[in-house]
Amino acid sequence: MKKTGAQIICESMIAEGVGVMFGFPGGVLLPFYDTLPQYPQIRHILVRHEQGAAHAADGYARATGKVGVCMATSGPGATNLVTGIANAYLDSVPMVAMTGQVARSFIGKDAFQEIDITGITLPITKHSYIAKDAGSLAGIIKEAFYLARTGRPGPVLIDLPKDVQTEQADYTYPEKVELPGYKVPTRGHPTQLKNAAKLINEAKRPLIIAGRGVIISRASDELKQLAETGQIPIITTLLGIGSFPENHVLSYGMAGMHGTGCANKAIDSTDLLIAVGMRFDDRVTGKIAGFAPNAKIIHVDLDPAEIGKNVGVNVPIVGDVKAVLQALNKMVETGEHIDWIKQLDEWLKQHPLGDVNDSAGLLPQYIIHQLYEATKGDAITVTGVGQHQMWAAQYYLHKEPGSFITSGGLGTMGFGLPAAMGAKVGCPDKTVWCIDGDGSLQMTIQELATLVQDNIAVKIAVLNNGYLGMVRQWQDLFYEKRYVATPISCPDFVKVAEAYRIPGLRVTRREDVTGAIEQAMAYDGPFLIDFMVEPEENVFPMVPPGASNIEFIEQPKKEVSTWPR
Ligand SMILES: Cc1ncc(C[n+]2csc(CCOP(=O)(O)OP(=O)(O)O)c2C)c(N)n1
Ligand SMILES: [Mg+2]
Repeated sequence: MKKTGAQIICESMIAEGVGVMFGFPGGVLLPFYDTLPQYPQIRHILVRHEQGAAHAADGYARATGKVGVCMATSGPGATNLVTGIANAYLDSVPMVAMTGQVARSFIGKDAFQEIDITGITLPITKHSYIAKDAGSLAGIIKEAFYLARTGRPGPVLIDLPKDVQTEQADYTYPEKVELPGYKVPTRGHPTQLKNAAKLINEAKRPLIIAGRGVIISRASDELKQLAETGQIPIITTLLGIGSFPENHVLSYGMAGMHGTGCANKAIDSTDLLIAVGMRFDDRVTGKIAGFAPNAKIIHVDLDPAEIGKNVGVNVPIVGDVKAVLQALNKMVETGEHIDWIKQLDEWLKQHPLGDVNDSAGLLPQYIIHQLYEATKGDAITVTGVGQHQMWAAQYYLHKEPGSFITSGGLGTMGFGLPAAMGAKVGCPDKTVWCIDGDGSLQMTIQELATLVQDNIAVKIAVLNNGYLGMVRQWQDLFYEKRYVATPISCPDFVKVAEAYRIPGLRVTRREDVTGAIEQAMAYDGPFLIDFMVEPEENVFPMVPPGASNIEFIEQPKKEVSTWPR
C-alpha cells in the first residue's frame, strides 16, 4: 500500500522502537507534524529551543542506551541543533537528528530558510542523508538508526525536503542493512588478547582506567570481574564515571585535571595501564610526556582511529569492550597486589578531596554531598559545564552506568537542563537531579516551560556563585585574579521558576540544605533550588594546564576527607 513520506517516517521510527522524540516544528515540517497524530505511539515533546531538543535526545540516549531522536525545521531550526549534534558526536552518543528542508525544486536557490545542514554538520556527524524521494526513506531511516547505535555510536542526520514528506511511495521496512564499507570490529585480535593477558598476569602495579566505552558496551559486569579477579584498582575518566561503582573498594575515583590526587599518582606509578573504552583526552592525560611514565599500556577501543592518536601503546586491542573483557577474563589469573593497593589507600588518605564541612558558609561540595546522601546515590545526576560539574563528578559517588550524564568532549554550557529532561523522560522511575551553574542554566533556561507542559519531574539544584566560576578560577590562579567578563548576574531563579509554574526555594545556609532537598524530592513534579554558594570556592585538585598530572595543586588548608568509602 502506498503511504506518504511523512507516514513512512513515522512507521519507520516505530519499527525502530522509537517511543519519544524531541522537536520543534516549522513550515517545511508541516506535512510531518500534520501526520504525527496518526501515530500516538510516538510521544512528541515540544522543546523551547532546538538546542534543547538535541541535548534532550542526548540525555535520553545516555540514560537509556537507546537512540535519541530530535527534529528541527530547516534554516535556523537546523542550525540551532548544531551544538547538540556536536556534543553527541564528541561523546559518542547514539542520536538520529532529523531536519526539515525546503522542497526539492528550491534546493540550491537560497530559498527562504534554506541552509546546507548536511554540509554544516559533515564533520560532527557519523553520517548524513538527504532524502531525495519518499521511496528511499525507509531504507535511510533503517541505516541511520543502525549507524547511530552500532560500532562507536554517534549522531546521524537526515534532511527531509518538504515535498518528500508529501510524496507517496510503497512502504516496507527493510529487514537488514547493506553497508559493505561499514565494518564493526567485535572480538579483539587473539594474539593481542594473549599479550594483554600475559602483561596483566605479570604486572606488579596494574591499573585500569575506564571510559565511556565501558558504558556504551554495557561491559560493567565484565569490568568488575576483571578488577576483582586480578585485584586491579580502577580509576575512570569523567565520562567513565558510573562504569564501575564508585563505592567499590577497588575504585579510586576520577583521573585527570580535576581527578583525585590518588588517581593521578597511580597513573604516574603504575607499571601497566589498562585503558578500556577511553581516548586519552588531554583533560585526562595532562602533559603527554609525563603521562604514565613507568607503564606499559594496553588500549582497548572499538575505534581503530583512537589507537596511538594521543598516547603510544604497547598492546592495542581493537574490539568491542564487552567481548574483549570477556575474552580477557578467561585468561586473567587471580591476582594479589596487596602492597600496591595499600599504597593507593595511603595516597587516598594523603590527598583527600576538600572537606565538605570545612566552612561555615554554604560550600558547593557540601550540597553535592547532601544530594548524594538524600538520594542514597541512586539518582541520575546531569550537569552543566563548569565548577559545579566537577564537584558533581567528585563528590557524588555514582554506582551505575548512565547515572552520571555530563558534557565531556565539547563541554557545552546549557547541556544540563535539557539533557536532564531527556534522562527523566527515558527513566521516569528514577530521580533525576540537574546540577547546574548559574551561567549554564541561563543558556537553556527556557526548557523549564517544557518540563511543565510535559510534566517532566526534573529536580534542579543551581549552584549559584554569581560567576562563570570555572573561568573565574583560571583567572584566579593564572591571571592574577583579573576577573574580566566572569562576574555574571542572574534573575531571581526562584521567581523565574514560579513564573514557569515550578515551585522553588532559595537556600543560603548549610542547615537548610537537607530540608530543601527533601522537599524537592517529596514534590510530585519539577522543582528548583537556588543554592547561594560561596562565590570564590575553587575546584581542587587541579592539574594546571600544560602540567603533568602529578603536578596537581591541592585544596589549600583543608584537612579531613569525607569522601565516603
Ligand atoms: C557554550 C559555552 N560557552 C562558554 C564556555 C566556557 N566555559 C566553561 S565553564 C564556564 C563557566 C560556567 O559557569 P557556570 O555555569 O555558572 O558554572 P560554575 O563554573 O560557576 O559552576 C565557561 C564560561 C563553555 N564551556 N560553553
Ligand atoms: Mg556559576
